[in-house]
Amino acid sequence: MGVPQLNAIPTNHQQLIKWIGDWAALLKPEGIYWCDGSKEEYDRLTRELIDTGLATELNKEKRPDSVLFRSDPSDVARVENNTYIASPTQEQAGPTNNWIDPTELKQTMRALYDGAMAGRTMYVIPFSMGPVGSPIAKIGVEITDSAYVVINMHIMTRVGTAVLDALGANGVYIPTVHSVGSPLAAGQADNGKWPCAPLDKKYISHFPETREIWSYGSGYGGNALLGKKCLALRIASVLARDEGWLAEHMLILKITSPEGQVRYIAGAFPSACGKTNLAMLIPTVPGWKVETVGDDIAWMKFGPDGRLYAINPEAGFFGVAPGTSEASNPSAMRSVARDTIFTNVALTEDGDIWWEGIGYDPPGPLTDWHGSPWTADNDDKPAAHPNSRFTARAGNCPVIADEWEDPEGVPISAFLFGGRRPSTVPLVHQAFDWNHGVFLGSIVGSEVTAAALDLKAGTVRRDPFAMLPFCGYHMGDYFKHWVEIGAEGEADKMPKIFYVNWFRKSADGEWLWPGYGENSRVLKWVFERCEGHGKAEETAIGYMPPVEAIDRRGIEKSVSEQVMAELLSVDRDGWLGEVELIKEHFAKFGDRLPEVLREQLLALEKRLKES
Ligand code: SAT
Ligand code: MN
Repeated sequence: MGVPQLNAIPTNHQQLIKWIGDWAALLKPEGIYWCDGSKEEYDRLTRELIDTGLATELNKEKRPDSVLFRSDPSDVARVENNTYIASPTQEQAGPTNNWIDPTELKQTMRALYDGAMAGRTMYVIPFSMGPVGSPIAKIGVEITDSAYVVINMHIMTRVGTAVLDALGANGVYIPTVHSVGSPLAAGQADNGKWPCAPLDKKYISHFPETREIWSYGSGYGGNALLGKKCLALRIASVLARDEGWLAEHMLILKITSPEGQVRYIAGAFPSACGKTNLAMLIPTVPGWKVETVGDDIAWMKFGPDGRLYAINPEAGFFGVAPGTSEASNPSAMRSVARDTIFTNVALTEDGDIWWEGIGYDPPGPLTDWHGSPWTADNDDKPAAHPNSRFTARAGNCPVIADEWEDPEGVPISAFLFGGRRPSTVPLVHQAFDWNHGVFLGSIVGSEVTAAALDLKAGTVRRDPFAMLPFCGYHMGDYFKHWVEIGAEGEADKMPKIFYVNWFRKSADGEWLWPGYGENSRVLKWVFERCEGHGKAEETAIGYMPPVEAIDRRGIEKSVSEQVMAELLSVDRDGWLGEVELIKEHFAKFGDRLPEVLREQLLALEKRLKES
């Protein structure tokens, strides 16, 4: 007997209908429901989640149309150790990815999927990454047994009927399958408990050659919202390699000068570098304006004029809550003022949310992310999980750029790379040319602060292009793809490439740069370099602004000329040490490291020794 359809099948794409039927036969849900992406659907599913106790409705006056979820303590973040790039050979996945033979992995997962949706509804989510119909956008279909995933996908992607219309009867889509891995026996219910499988049963699997995504056992974030890291980065990076474009872990911002001139900048930073804050920055330099196009992912293709055009494939922000405040990011605070799904933050007595670093003390006793009572003297354990999140509509962001949904995308003038580097790396330097810029992307990294992850404090954890957990193929080939994109473009039309470091410290451990809105002073120089009039000096590591080229009006006291000189100095010995570290880093990629990058490293070493 077939699985009952809970609503009418809204497509005549026969291959899609067959694919759904085949999976339903294996997953054995109670019924199949095709999502239409409507507000009515969002409201109905949210109401069901509240009524069954999985979600808490927040105070309507304080936080209209918003809900709070608490996940299982074993299911609070992406599980990188359970994330696989299952190409036919391990060499194709490369040294930075987990690999299992795809035949073996599919066999293991099919056994897990057999009956996995018992007692649950199978939702079919047709979604578009990017504005529907954009030449840069891609369509995906996610099967899931989680209504939480459906409502998050409503915010993070474009869901529903318009997508199926764009797909037509024969269109190409990326098939993605998700189950929380918690089948229900007859009469059993979740009773408000977050469903998921134990850690050793979680699999987040990518089959790049067949463009498939299979996820099992987790309901959280990037493990379950398959449009984001799985499709828009891991699978898209493979498509981009094969089709000659770029799928990057980058924010996109629009910057407007006092004269009304506009430039678009994309930037890649490892986690915990304030990427969302930068995307929504409020400039402190008078007359300048920054608006947001995207905060996490950029897809870029050459336009007819030979420039690289970027779209934000997402429609919302899945942002880290702790540390977000009126001071660090007022626009994010506005974005989460309504219509927001919160996960694992704390709850106040009057039905609002709270988290560490929100900028004010808890207004009273809280319910923590476990659902337990919490008072301020419990401060050895946080009330909100450190990776607690908000899912907010991009359209609710007060500084979202008008053109953020332009199907043609926006032309990129500059790429920024950066990491947390208390020493060695200056506030900003510019690559001499494209290949030097690719080199800078390939050495992105952050210094580990605590003795985490088996690494000594002070060690640099490399995260090339901030893509380490997100590149769907061999990272050496990914570097080569970047070199090839540069060779394809005309030099004067390609984005200029910059390396920034907001996290430089003095010898006695004080931050040298105030960061946040003051970063606009560096963006201003980047803008001026793109316009062709920003002053720069040639140094051993790249072009750098002389001290007076960074606008310090208003912060002359906190950032004295002397501090500025330190921020903009070339630490020759530090960089010579860095060269040795980069040699170790590059060695991992063996003979798949493009020769161009080896040459860049040697040239840097030579320039440093001669300087
Ligand atoms: O959980 S997500 O992968 O969507 C967010 C993140 O970890 O960067
Ligand atoms: Mn990210």
